[in-house]
Amino acid sequence: SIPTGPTGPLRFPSDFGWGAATSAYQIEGATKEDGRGESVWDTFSRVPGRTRNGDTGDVAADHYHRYAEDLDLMRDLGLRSYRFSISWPRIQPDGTGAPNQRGLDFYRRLIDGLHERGIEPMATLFHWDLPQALQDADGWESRDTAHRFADYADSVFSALGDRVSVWLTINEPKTVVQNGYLIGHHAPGRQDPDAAYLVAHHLQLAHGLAVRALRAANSTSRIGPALNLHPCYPADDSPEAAAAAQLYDGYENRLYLDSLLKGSYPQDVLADLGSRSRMVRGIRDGDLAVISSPVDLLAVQYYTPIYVTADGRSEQRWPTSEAEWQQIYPDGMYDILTRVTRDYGPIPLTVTENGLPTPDTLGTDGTVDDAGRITFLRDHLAAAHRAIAAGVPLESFHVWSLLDNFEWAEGYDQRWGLVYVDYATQRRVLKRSAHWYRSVIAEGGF
Ligand code: PNW
Repeated sequence: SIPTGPTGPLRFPSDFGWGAATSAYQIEGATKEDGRGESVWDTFSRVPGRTRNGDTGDVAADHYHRYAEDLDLMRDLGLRSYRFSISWPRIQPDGTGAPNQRGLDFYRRLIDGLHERGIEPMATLFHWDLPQALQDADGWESRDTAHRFADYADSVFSALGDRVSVWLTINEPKTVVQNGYLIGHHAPGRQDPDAAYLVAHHLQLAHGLAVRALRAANSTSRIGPALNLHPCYPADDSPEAAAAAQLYDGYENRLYLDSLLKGSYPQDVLADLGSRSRMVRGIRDGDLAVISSPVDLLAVQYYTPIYVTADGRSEQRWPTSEAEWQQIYPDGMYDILTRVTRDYGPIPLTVTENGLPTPDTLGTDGTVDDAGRITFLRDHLAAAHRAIAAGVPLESFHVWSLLDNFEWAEGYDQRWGLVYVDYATQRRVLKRSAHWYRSVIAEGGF
């Protein structure tokens, strides 16, 4: 049993999967090497004004060349699990056809290096870097892209399947929908609500088709979706705020959770979208059965709560981090984990992202003092521990991120890593939080 209580030390299960996470475009660089094709983020980041300082992922943290050094860092931290993503345009430069062997070889070297160091690989198939050739053919607005994704997944499973114990299909479909197609500050930079929810459906379909591809390959690996979930709270006690928070929750959480785990889209969201919406017209017989193909685990990413006003806007309640969308509220971690278990049954859970950006600088003594990250992680881990004590089957926890990296539209200005990257030299420096996390892992708690 797990000791709890406000004063005692927090001890996690001895087999708890202490981890850290990254994604391909954010760390790899080497965008023109070994036959890699272009992705939507290569295109988008080159459009003037789209990213801060015009930053791109061309070099990033140069992980493609420095992966061996980064593997040693992971071993030094004592990581048990490392979550990374596979770059679709490295495997299929044009988004279809025979896999590019040199692309597969990179991930084989990385995965072998993890095994050699006793670290479990957790691989995401799609972390937003859609091959540009598929975007040119309407991208996720086209149902065919879901089938292209299943083909890509199938190639990756045949080449690497036996070496990866956990596969995650699509990272945060909601962020593609909201940032890519509603707000437009992520690739492909659209502002088209009617397209956005059709994209949501095709991303869900792509997930389900990839799950079926893994099952058809008779794999012993596990697979699941990776969702960023937001607890949605009414901003006041009025019935109007309660109703608005309920619908907001539909768009943020149930649209994805219900289709995956209950085999139906939430009625309130479908009614709100309307029968003439492209999404509702795009749902075909049998799609929900594909989307709800049984999964082995659910990956949850938690960053922030949302407080919803009576007129359906979001309001700030807690201090934000350097990311203006992030309010720091550790209890939200407990609320979202217990809610998923209560509403969707005891499916194994992993936290695949949690973290914040801090204003880190390399001190003259060569250290990086990110005290804010230690407080943040300590409080969120304590909330996760309470959820475990309340019966949530949480297996592992991955800090976003292992390394400072290309934070999409924010470029390199926001530093999310446990490890500082000095981009001028590509030197890695463990931040104070990395030293702290290493001792948490070694002691199984804090
Ligand atoms: C995630 N929100 O995106 C992504 O998976 C990472 O690639 C990214 O670097 C990280 O979080 C930090 O931003 C998110 O609005 C985007 O709540 C938006 C939100 C959450 C996560």
